[in-house]
Amino acid sequence: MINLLRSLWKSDQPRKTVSLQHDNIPEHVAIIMDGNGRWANRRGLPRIIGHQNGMKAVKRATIAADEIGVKYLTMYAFSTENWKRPKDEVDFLMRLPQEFLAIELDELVEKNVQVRMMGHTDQLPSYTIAAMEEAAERTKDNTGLVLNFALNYGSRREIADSVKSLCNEIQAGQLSLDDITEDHITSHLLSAGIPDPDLLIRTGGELRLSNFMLWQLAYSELVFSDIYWPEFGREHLLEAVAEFQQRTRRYGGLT
Ligand code: V0D
Repeated sequence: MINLLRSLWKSDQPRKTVSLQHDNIPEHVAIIMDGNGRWANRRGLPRIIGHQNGMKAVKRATIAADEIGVKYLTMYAFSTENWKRPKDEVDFLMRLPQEFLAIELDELVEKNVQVRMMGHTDQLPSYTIAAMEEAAERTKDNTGLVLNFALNYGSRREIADSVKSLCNEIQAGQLSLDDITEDHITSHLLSAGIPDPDLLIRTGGELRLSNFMLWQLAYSELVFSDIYWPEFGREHLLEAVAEFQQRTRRYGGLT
């Protein structure tokens, strides 16, 4: 059965129907969207065309996640390490939230999706923040899928900042050392209010976490795919969830 799923997961295999158990859908799916640049290179296209097509895959993943009843979808759109890329590419990437929302926001509102963002906003251009804030504001009362973009996000910095604010509370006499628990650290992370991911998907063939949600992924199922992100579609999300269900199937209610 595992072999069958593995073969389905490859891009050159014919599409097949995937059946899912509706009582075991992951509540929170997180995705590392890797392989945009390599997808473009392979076609002799500039990297930005890969990012452009990656944006279409974001839409497909969002629709599919919403359809099967995922409650939170977190997408790793830009890491704190991505600033090292050529300036032209970074400039292009920073325009994508604006572009994505100009095309998709009306439909997201209509679909009852709530847009959020998670990251260190300090270094981002004002037009990037403005686009995200408008999306968050327009969708804040929506009760459907939470679409959470990790933008200028880095997990070690997130944890360090959380510890720093706890130390501040201690220094101010609001907290004693004995009060520091796992929950305290969790509640000061950028993901505060969002449950830990049940499933992490990474596309693009690398088998790493790359400083993404290190604390939150402690118990998550990890699914890796060789598919380049611009090729990711509905069927790939369903296959990843099927793999998740294989691993977490509860035999006779045990565990
Ligand atoms: C490039 C593949 C959507 C990953 C997808 C600034 C890298 C396409 C957004 C987006 C990016 C972000 C916030 C928002 C709405 C959309 C996005 C970036 C890169 C980095 F509110 N795609 N996307 N943001 N890529």
